[in-house]
Amino acid sequence: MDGLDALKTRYLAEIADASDEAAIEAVRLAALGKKGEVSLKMRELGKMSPEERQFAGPALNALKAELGDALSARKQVLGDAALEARLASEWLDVTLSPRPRAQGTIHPISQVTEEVIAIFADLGYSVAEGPQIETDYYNFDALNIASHHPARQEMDTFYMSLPKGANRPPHVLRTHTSPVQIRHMEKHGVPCRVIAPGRVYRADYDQTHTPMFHQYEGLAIDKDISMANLKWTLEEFCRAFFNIDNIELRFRASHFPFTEPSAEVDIRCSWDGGQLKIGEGDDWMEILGSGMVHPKVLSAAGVDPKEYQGFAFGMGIDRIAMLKYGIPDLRAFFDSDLRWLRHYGFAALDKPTIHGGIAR
Ligand code: 2U9
Repeated sequence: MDGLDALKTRYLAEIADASDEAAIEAVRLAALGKKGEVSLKMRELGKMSPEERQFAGPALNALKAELGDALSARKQVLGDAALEARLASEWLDVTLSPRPRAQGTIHPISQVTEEVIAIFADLGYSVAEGPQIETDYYNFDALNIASHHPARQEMDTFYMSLPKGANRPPHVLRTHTSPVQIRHMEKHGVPCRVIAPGRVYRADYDQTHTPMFHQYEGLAIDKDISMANLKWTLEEFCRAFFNIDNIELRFRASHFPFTEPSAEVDIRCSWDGGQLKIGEGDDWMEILGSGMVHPKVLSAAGVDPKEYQGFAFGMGIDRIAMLKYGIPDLRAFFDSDLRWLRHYGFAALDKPTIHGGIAR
């Protein structure tokens, strides 16, 4: 058969020149595809005499096999080269140092709030929230704070201005988170165990007071709750929060309109060398207020005080943050000084959990 050598030389050259898999496929189709040159020559075999076919058949088969082998070999070479190129471009230097630490930090007040929530979650308490602008009913009346009480005076409370002609008492910036718990009992009823952390406002500004500060209050109402349960709960909280086993608390009789009896609670501490140590020494430091919820407060929240009773307590979050983390000046909490935030702030992944340990 004529021209097979020329065909072979041409196709072998084209295969050698093919620079990618698409080019290889194009050559294969042109030579060995259904309508390829070699395939068409194969068809001509049928029209030949047996003698002619005796020579042309093996020659065509040999050509087909040789081109097929050359195509596969070239395909393999191009595939290997493509893989090499990919491996060379997709490398990773595992010896590089990790990314630098994120710039932002968690504010100590957020950190301590999360710590408090984690400790009380472990004791079966849920978190309740409510508005920061309150009616004077929820902030005062429902909590048995009489209209002549000093807390209601303009000096201590921020009153919102009243629209002209309004026929109601002005709203206030809540002075404590207690209204949250009144609303909680009204909505969800009792028994209940909740803590209410959040911002509160009082018209006071000096070294130990800021007009906005943070507190959290706890409330546990059920059919058989006593001061003994309150004492255990507060001790348990202090043990977990300060990470000290031998916590000692002292209850001093006090007075709040919303609790009866009421107690201010001190924690045993020492001030040796000007440094505060909690759990040891001969000093006492006040850390919170507490008591059994006043029957009138239960009634105001729609709870029958003959059937239910319980305890409540309140603590300054800013204050316990200062004690735990040795932060000397309350006002620095609200200065937004980046150097202070970097020093006292927490890493974003430092989430407090009971199993991870609350104190550091
Ligand atoms: C309800 C009934 C009673 C919450 C309480 C205190 C005592 C208390 C202060 C601590 C420092 C506020 O942040 S602080 O200035 N709080 O002394 N708080 S009993 O009593 C409640 C709360 C809700 C329904």
